[in-house]
Parts: sequence; structure tokens; C-alpha cells
Amino acid sequence: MEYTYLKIEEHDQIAVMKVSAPKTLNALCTDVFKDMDDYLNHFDCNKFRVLIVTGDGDKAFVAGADISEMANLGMLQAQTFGARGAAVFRKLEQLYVPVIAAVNGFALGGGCELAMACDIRICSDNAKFGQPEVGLGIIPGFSGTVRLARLVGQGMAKQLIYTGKVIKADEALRIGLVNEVVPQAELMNRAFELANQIAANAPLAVKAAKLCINAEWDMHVDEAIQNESIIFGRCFLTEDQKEGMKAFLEKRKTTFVGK
Ligand code: CO8
Repeated sequence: MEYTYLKIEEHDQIAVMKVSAPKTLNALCTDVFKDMDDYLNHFDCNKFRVLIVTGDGDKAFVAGADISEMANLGMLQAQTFGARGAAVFRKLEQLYVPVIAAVNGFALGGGCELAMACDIRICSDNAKFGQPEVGLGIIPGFSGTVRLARLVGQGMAKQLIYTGKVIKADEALRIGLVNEVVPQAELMNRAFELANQIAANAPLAVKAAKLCINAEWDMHVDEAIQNESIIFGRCFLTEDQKEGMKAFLEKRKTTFVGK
């Protein structure tokens, strides 16, 4: 697949979507979102078991929404732009396979929001995170106020958003914004290592776990527990459940087919 603003790599069971806008540190313009939307619409969740999202180059993951495109927008145009980005990020969050953000540098504004729409975030030791929007006279517009507060707690999210402070990788780790920090040269290896660990497990079970965790995020605890029980039961309809348990009892490796 050829895109202007994405570089796609497709390995055996793992795909990589690399945002690529070298002149603007991979900033998100309308056409980046068009490419992303198209790629996600055509993403084959049966063929690929994990998607890795990263940025092109060694300096930035994504340096935010494209400020030159936003500068002269009116209210309705800005709402349209924000809604488009938010919808694409929601599509990513709801993709039927796990998504790993490999944050390889600046993840500011829309870049931090992109990383937060992924299931798992790891970053390089030179990564920097922040929601600097209030310094530009706006607020996060691709669901940053929604996801940051849920990820790191309301108090920390408010502090980061009100101050617009840019934090380093170790601070992002400390507050739970990322799961792991690795040397930059090892970032993609580590992302693939994680992706392979996930891909080795029963794909339908992994997908079911993602569906559960996403859906239960804002459910009442009783409803969430009931939801998990239903999805747990459905796992027993799959060939992979029979295979996983049989292999354990026969003391051999599993071969999961995703059925
Ligand atoms: N948009 C457009 N161009 C950008 C962006 C951006 N977000 N970030 C960097 N660039 C461009 C620079 O203008 C520069 O272009 P040129 O070479 O033509 O001058 C090039 O990329 C390289 O950048 P710098 O020279 O600035 O590189 P530095 O190493 O000096 O600095 C920084 C790197 C710190 C990342 C710096 O570029 C920076 O601060 N960038 C802006 C970061 C930012 O504020 N991001 C948030 C943007 S707002 C946002 O994301 C809101 C999301 C919600 C939108 C809702 C829609 C309504």
C-alpha cells in the first residue's frame, strides 16, 4: 500500500504504520488523517495480529497537529478538523487487534493524543511528551482531555494540560503515560518483541481481552463484571481454547489458528 504520509511495513503477523511528514516533524495535517483512515479501513485483522505505530526519523513521533494548517481556521472548520482526527484515533483505539505506540521522539499535542489512542506505549529515551495547546490558545482537540485524565489521573492531566509542560521519557514512565523506556536504537526491536509475544497467543482471546478492557472502561463495575463473564464464556466456542488447554495437558507448544 502506497501513501503520501505513511510508510507501511507488513511483516508476517505484525504491521508497522509509520507517520511520515519529514518537513514538519510528522505533524498531523488533514491528508495524514486521510491516509491513516484509509489504512485502518483496509487493515486486515485476520492477517495481522498486532499493529505498531511509530514516527519516521529519529527526532519525532509526531510533533502535534499541523499548526500551519490550523492557524487560519474558523470555529466550524476547527471543529471539523478536530472531529476528523478524533474519529481516526477512535478507530485506532477500537481496531480489532492490539496497537503498540513506539514513541521515538517528540510526542506533543496531537502526537501525545495519537500515542494515547494506542493500547500500549513504549518510548525511546529521547522521547518527550506534552499537551502544549494552551500555549497556542487552544485545548487538546483529538481527545487528549478525555484520554490523558483516564490514563494518568485527573490531577496530573490537569497539571500537564494547564501548564503545557513538556516532560521527558523518565517522567512519562513515572506517571504511567508510557509502560517502558528503552534506548532509541532498541525501540523497534523491543516493539517487535512485545508484538511477537502478543502474536504468539490465541488471537481471538487477545481480541476478546481488548474488547473487554475497552468496553469496561466506563461501565459500572457490576455491568463490567457481567460483560467479562459473557466474553469469557464465548472463548470456549473457539478452536484456540481447545488447542490451548489440550497443548498444556499434553505438555507441548500451542498452534493457534485464530478460530
Ligand atoms: N505543525 C507544523 N509544523 C511543525 C510542527 C507542527 N506541530 N512542529 C514542528 N514543525 C515544523 C517547524 O515549523 C519546522 O519547520 P521549518 O523547518 O520549515 O521551520 C520543522 O518542523 C522543524 O521544527 P523546529 O525547527 O521547530 O525543530 P526544533 O528541534 O527546534 O523543535 C519542537 C522541535 C520542540 C517539536 C518544535 O518544533 C515545536 O515546538 N513544535 C510544535 C509542537 C506543538 O506545539 N505541538 C502541538 C500542536 S497543537 C495540537 O497538536 C493540537 C491537537 C488538537 C487539534 C484540534 C484541531 C482543532
